[in-house]
Amino acid sequence: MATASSSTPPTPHLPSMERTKGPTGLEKLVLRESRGWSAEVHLYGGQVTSWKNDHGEELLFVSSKAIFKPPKAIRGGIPICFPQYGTHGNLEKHGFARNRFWAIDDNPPPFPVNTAIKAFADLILKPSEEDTKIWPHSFEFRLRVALAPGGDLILTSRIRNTNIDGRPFSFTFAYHTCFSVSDISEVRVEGLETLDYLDNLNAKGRFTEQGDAIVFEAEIDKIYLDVPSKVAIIDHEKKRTYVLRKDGLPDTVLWNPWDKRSKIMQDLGDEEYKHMLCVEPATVEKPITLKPGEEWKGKMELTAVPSSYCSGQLDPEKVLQG
Ligand code: TA6
Repeated sequence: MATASSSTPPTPHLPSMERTKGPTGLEKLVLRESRGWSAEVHLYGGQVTSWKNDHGEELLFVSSKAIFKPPKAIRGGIPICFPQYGTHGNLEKHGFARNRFWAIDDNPPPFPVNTAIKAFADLILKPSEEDTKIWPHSFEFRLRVALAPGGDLILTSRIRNTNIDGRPFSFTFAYHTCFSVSDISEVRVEGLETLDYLDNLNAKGRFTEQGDAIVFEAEIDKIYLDVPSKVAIIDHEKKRTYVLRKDGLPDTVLWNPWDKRSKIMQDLGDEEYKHMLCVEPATVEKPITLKPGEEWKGKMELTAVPSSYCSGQLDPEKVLQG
C-alpha cells in the first residue's frame, strides 16, 4: 500500500487568480504564482493590499487600523493617486481613484507583456456622473496587476482621454507604495542622492539632496524630481532589499509620518510608522496632458531579494545574482 511522504504534504493546486471577499465584505482578487508568492488587489481603490513572498512574509505595509470601508481609502498597500497627487491641485487630496469601486476588465486592449506571467488581474475605472462634477472629463483607467514567476509585482496603468468634445485633460499620479520594513531607523534608500526635491514639509520648496544614501530620523515628505529608473530600499535588520523600477514616472515621493503625525492619524497605530516606508513612483512636477484618444502608460516593478546587497550596487541584475 502506498504511504504518504512523511515531511512535505502535497501542495494543493491553487488557481493563479481567485475572486474572494475580505472580512468587511470588500471584494478582492488573489494572485498566486507556482513558487508560492502571492498578491491581493481590492476592487475598492484598485488597491494592492498584499504582496507575500514564498515564505508567506508580507512585503507591503497595511495598517492594523486600516478602515476597509468606503469612503475612506485603505491605509497601506499601494493606493492609486489619480487624477491628482497630494494637494498639488484643487481636488481632494490624492484624487478620487483610491476611493472608488473599480471593475474587472474582462477584455482589455492588448499591450506587450511577458507571456511567462500567468497570475494577473485587469481592472478598469471609468468616471461616474458624480465624478465628472468634480473633474469634468471622461477617461478609461486600465490597471494591470501582475505577479511574475519569480515573485516580482508589476503594476501597469494605462489612462486614456475619452472626452468626445475635443478637450484635453491634465493629471498628476502616484503609486503610493507602502513597504513593510523591520525598523525604519535601520533602513537606507539608495538612488536619490544629489537629486532635487520639493519638500512638502517646507512649503513645497525646492531643495537639493546631499550625496549620501537616505536614512530616517524624523518625519519626511519629499518629492524627488527626475529620478533614475531604479531605487533600492535596503532593510539591514530584515536582510532584505526592495528594488523599485519605474517607467513613465519621472518623480519619486518618500514619506514617513514619524511619531507626532502618526498620533493624529486615525487609521495608523501610534508606533506603526516604525514599520513602514512609502516610496512612490509619481509624476507630480510635470502633469501629463492627453488629447482625446491619447493614452499614457506608467509602470512600476517591485523585486524583493534577500540582502547580500551592497551599498552602491544599483544594478538589479547584480542584486538578483548576488
Ligand atoms: O505621499 C505622501 C503624502 O502626500 C503625505 O503628505 C501624507 O500625508 C500621505 O501622502 C498620506 O496622505 P493621506 O491622504 O492618505 O493621509
